[in-house]
Amino acid sequence: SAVTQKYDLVVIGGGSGGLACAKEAAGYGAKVAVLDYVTPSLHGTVWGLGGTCVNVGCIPKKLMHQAALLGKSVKDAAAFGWSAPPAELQLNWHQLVTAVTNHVGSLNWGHRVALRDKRVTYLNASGTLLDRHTVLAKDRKDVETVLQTDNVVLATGGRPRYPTFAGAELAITSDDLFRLRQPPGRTLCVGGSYVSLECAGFLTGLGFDTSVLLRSIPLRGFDQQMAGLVVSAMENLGTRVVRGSEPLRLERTAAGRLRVSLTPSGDGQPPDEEYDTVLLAVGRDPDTRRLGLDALGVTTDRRSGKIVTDPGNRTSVDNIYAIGDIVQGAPELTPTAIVSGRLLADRLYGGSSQLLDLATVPTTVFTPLEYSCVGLSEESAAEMVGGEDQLEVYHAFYRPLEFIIPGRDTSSCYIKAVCERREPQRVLGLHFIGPNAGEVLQGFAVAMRHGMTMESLRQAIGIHPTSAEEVVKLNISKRSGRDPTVTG
Ligand code: FAD
Ligand code: NA7
Repeated sequence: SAVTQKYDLVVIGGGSGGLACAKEAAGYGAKVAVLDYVTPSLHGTVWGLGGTCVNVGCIPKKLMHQAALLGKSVKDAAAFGWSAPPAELQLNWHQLVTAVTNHVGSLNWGHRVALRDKRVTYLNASGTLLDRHTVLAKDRKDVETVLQTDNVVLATGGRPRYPTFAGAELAITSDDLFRLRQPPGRTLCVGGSYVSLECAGFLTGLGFDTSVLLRSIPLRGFDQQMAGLVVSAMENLGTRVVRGSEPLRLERTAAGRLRVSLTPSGDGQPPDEEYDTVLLAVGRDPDTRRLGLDALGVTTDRRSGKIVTDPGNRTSVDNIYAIGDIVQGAPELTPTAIVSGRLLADRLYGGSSQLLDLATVPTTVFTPLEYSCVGLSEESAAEMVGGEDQLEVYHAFYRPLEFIIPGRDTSSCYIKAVCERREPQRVLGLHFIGPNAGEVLQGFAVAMRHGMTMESLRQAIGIHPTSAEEVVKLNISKRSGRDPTVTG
């Protein structure tokens, strides 16, 4: 029969949010257990402790993005006087995957050590709620442990969604890409999500013939002018973009490739085509089915399946909380998951009442030309202030200095500050496309949180010569009709 253990807090899910919450709670002296269990992907990929970000998200994708940027830089180097690289730079995919996997392995280990140091019990087991105070943990060998607890935090994150077209299971997802044993070869990335564009971008940069299939708009929810520039920069760097259709069927050919049949697009039926790899990046679903929520009466959103909470992360059952990607309405980002986990522990065990403020959460899309933003898109800002007429939008097309000598395309390097029209022109949204976009915008995100205005931007002194200084030099409004191209 199962062993019973007693805790103050059981956290189900050892990813960004769950680990942060568990460690913070243990710091206050709470007796805490974390359960983390990775269900293999359809293609059998599994990984260690740390959740999506560490294993199959932010970390491996940023490393592959970096690998792609380096390839480009090596080619650029010739223009700066380095002896010319070989005409055909060759990527060793296996070596890249090994380097990435080794780094991820060291992070998995680091998380285990951190839990041990904080005296948090870690169970590599899948959790199900038997009642509001009882969690059943089941490990890979079906060994069961029963955990009695005062509080439960659900932090099980999401997994890639599989659409229902025939043969979809032949496609991989981002859960598989970063550990693929064979180079992906000719690849089709399905979907206009940031995950799809990022993967297509680095695969192109790594030298694979890569296409993106968009059924409607790219980067839904993001500023659409910026999204358009991001995609055109990708096309200029060699990613093929197929618009206006979605997959109907996927079949394995006799030669072992994948034949994709597409729905007819607006501009005529695209031909059926063969790829070596099809990557689906059509959104993610919350991983909540195994938790036993219905029986307990934990309210979930009928459409998304995500858990409905109050601003303090409490679910409809009052000792059960939820954080991170599974929360209805929460951004699907690591830093917000971490901070909400930490703040929840502070409220539960540290006497705090502080809530997560989601007003100005910055984020970056790591496409070959990066896009970072904080605050509102131009579309949402216009809606918020009662029309485009109430906005003043400052913008600039600029040329990063390091792009000029190697003759890189700069036509998508663009900055825009979406402001209230009335003085003091508070900045509602700041958008930046260019190299190191995330590094550029992090500091501005702090200023935005403190009510940054156009006036305060103008008073700031630039750091020369950088791309970031173009933000403080913004002075041309869309309304003025003047040419927003920065010269000199
Ligand atoms: P997760 O980190 O997903 O952790 C949940 C954990 O719970 C997983 O380990 C899961 O296996 C486990 N689990 C699930 N069910 C159970 C159960 N019943 N019992 C036990 N364990 C269970 N965010 C950024 O901020 N920046 C980025 O650049 C970025 N890039 C991304 C790129 C990709 C390709 C993807 C897919 C995501 C990316 N994200 C990025 C999003 C980020 O990874 C997530 O928002 C973040 O990991 C969410 O944290 P979480 O704690 O909610 O869940
Ligand atoms: P994403 O990741 O934002 O977007 C899903 C994308 O996949 C989107 O471009 C969809 O197109 C596309 N999609 C969905 N189904 C299909 C099929 N069957 N074929 C082709 N393309 C498809 O997902 P979510 O909407 O779940 O948002 C998740 C979070 O990511 C959200 O919080 C954002 O902030 C970022 P569509 O636009 O629907 O036409």
